[in-house]
Amino acid sequence: MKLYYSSGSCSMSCHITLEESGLPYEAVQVDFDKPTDAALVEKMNALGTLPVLHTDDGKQLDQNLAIHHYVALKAPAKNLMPAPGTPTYFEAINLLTFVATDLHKSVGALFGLAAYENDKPVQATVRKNLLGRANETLKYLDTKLQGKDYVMGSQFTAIDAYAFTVASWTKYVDISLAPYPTLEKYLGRVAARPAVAKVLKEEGLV
Ligand SMILES: N[C@@H](CCC(=O)N[C@@H](CS)C(=O)NCC(=O)O)C(=O)O
Repeated sequence: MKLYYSSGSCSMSCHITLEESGLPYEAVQVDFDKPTDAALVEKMNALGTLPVLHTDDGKQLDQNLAIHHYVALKAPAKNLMPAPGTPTYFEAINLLTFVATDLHKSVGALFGLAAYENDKPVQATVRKNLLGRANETLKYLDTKLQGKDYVMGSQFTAIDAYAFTVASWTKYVDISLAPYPTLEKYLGRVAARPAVAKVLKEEGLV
């Protein structure tokens, strides 16, 4: 398997799930600021986004949710997703979808507002409105984590790789985690996992 990722972006979550899976893979770092790298991504994925995963059987997956699911099912012994069809599996799909849609899109929306609107007061109003939704999703995640080590309980899953990556963006977009102490502790717990620490180092984030 070959994963194309950009440092610290949502594609880092797939890098973490691959590392946690113990499966052989190659990780290729892409720098969107380099025109040749951006062109490579466009050529692979018309949406111009990462992650892109090339599977061993010649297929391409370019959605986080699908990649997490795929890698987890390729390494069943690691329990990165519950067994398909079980009640906990649907609970996991529900949470994975929450991370991919509500959490990712609400926290991610706060990046690069200046690219959409130059006017500072307008930017401030847009940010205020977007912050409301981002905080709702962070609160939801914090609530789901109460009394647990990971979102599904005591078992680390691919959902944690994704939730950790997106919730860690709060430091880049100036969202305080003070109202979410459970989430803050969880981020430290996930970051301390050897596979996660290895990926953070490889991506140049620590
Ligand atoms: N639908 C995709 C979206 C992935 C996505 O938003 N990727 C962002 C990084 S988090 C990206 O590659 N943006 C292009 C850029 O930064 O130029 C998924 O959820 O997998």
